[in-house]
Amino acid sequence: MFRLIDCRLARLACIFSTTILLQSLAWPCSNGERGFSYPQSPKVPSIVSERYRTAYHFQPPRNWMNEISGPMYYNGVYHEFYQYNPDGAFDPNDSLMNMVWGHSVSTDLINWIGLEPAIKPDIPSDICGCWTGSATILFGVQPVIIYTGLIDRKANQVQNIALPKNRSDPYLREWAKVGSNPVIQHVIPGLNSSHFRDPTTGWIGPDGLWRIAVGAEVNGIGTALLYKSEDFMSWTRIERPLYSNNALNMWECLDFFAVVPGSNNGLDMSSEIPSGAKHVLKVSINSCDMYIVGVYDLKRDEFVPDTVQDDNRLWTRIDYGTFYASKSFFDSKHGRRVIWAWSNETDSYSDDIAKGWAGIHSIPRTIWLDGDGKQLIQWPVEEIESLRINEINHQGLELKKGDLFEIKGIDTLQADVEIDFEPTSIDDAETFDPSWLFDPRKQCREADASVHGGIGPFGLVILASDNMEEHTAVHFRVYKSEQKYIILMCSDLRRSSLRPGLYTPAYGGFFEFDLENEKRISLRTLIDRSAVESFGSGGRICITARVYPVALVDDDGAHMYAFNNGSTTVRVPQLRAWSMKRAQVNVMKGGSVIDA
Ligand code: DQQ
Repeated sequence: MFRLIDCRLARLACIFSTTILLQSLAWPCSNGERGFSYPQSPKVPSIVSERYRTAYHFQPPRNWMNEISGPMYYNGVYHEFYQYNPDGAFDPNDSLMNMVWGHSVSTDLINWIGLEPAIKPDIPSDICGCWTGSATILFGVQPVIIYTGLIDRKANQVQNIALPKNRSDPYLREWAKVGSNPVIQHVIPGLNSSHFRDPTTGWIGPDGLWRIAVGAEVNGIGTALLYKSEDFMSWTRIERPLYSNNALNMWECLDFFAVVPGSNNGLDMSSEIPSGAKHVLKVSINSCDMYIVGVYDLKRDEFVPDTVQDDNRLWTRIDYGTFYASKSFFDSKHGRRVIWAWSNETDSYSDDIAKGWAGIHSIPRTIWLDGDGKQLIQWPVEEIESLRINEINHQGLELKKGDLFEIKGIDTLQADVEIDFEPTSIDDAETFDPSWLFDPRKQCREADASVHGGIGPFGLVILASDNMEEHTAVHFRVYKSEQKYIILMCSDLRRSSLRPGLYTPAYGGFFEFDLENEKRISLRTLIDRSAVESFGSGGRICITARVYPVALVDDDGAHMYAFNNGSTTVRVPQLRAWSMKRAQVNVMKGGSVIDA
C-alpha cells in the first residue's frame, strides 16, 4: 500500500480553491478555443521552444495545418491529406488565401513521409482556396478526391474532383483536376452558398449508384444534402436530404459510415453493407464533433436517427476536448475503420506566428460501435505501441483518500500510460443531477480534483511542476442515477501552465457505466509534450487537450502521479506506462525534412 508522503495533494486543493476562471457558458464546446495575446511575463520562458512540438503526433514541418482531408489506404500506402497554409503559421481562411491540400504517406499510420502539396488553388472553381473533401476508391482501383473549392472572395463554394495523374506511382504524388469542374454547383433554393462544403466519402447503393453527402445550411437549418451519380463525375441532387435537424446550423466535415454493433471490424462503404448494421452521421460545428447513430433507410435514401435530440448540448461527442473536423476511412489492410482529427493550438495566434507552426492531428484511432448500439468506442491504432520503450509496471496499489502516488522511471513528457481503478465499495456514489448533462465542463470546474467526493475524484495528475503550481488533472467521479451509474471524466487544464494568454478550460463529459459488473474504470493517456489524449473506460469517452507548461521547457522536467481524492479507497490492480520514442513525422527518406 502506498500512502501520500508529502503535502502536494493539499497544495493541489489550495491552488484549485483559490482559482476562479471565467468560462463561456453558452455553448458546450465553447467556440473560439484560443488563447488571447498577452505581453509575455519575464518569469515565463518564450513559447518558441522545440520542446512544445509533439514527437509522435502528425504535423507538417512548419506553418499552419487544420483538418484531415481525404484519408485513404491504397496499394499498401496510407495517405494523409490535410488543409495546409504554405505561407505561414496562420489560418489562411481568415482572409480566404492560399489553402492547399498538404500530402504525406505512410505504411503504418505513425511514421510519415512528407510530399509536395497534392491540390492547390489554380482553376476558377477553387481559385480562393481548396477546402476539405474526401477520397473514395472506386471498385478498389480508382482513387478519386472530391473537395470544396472557393470561387470568390465571398467564400461561395462548389465541389470539384481530382484524380491521380499516375496510378502506378506508389505515393500518388500528382493529382489532376477534371475538366468538368465544378461537378456540383450551389444552385439550391434557400442554400447559403458560403455554407455548402466538405463532401463525404462516396458509398454505393443496391442500385449500383454512388452517393455522397455535402454539408450545408438551407434556410438556416443544418443539412446533409444527398447527391447520386452513375460515374462519380456527374451528380444529381436528391430532393430529400440525407438528414437535417434544426438544432444546429451549418454542418462542416460530415462523415457517414456503417458499423455493426459490438464488432470492431470496419465496413467498407463501397461494398454491400450487411443487414443489422447501423449508420453513424458525424457533424462538426463550433469546435465540436458530434454524432448520431441510426439506420439508413435504403428505400427512402434517408438517415433515420435512433433518437432525435433537439437540444444540441445533449448530442454525444466523438471527443470532449480539442478535436475537430474528424474524418474516418476504411482501412482494408486491417479490416478496421480509422478516425482522426485536427487538434488546434490553444495558445494565442501571435504565439503561433512566433513558433512558426500551428496544428497537429490526433493519433489515428480504431472506431467501432459498442454492443449497446449507442456508443462509439475509440482506441489508438495498435501501431502506436511500436513507439513504446522502458515499460514500468505496478500491481496491487491502493489509493486511499488523499493519496498521491508518483509514477517514476519513464519520460513524463512523452509517455503512454494505462491504469485501471477499482473502487473498493460502490455505496458512497453521490447522486447524479441530470441537469449536469447540459454542461459537463461546469461540473468539472465545480467538482474538480481538489473537491472530495464519495467515489472519486481519482485519476492522473500529469505534466506537474515540482511544487504542483503547474499540473493537468485527468480524472473520474462516479455518480448514482436511479438504477445506473454515471461517470464524469474531466481533463482539467486550468492549472496546466503559468504562461499567460492560453485557453485552459476544464473539459469533461459523462458516460454510463455498469459499475456493479464491470468494476474497473480504465484510463489511457498519451502524453506528447503539448498534446494529451485521454481514453476513459476502454475508449467510451475521449478527451484531447493541448497544454504548454513551463515545466516542459525547464530542464527539471515534469512529474506524473496517480491520485484519489474520494472517501472510497480505490485499488489500482494494474498500472503500466512507457516512454514513447519519437516517430519519423514528415521526414524524407534521407533524413531531410520536406518543405511542403
Ligand atoms: N475547414 C475547411 C472547411 C471546413 C473547415 C477549410 C472546418 O472546408 O468546413 O479549411 O475546420
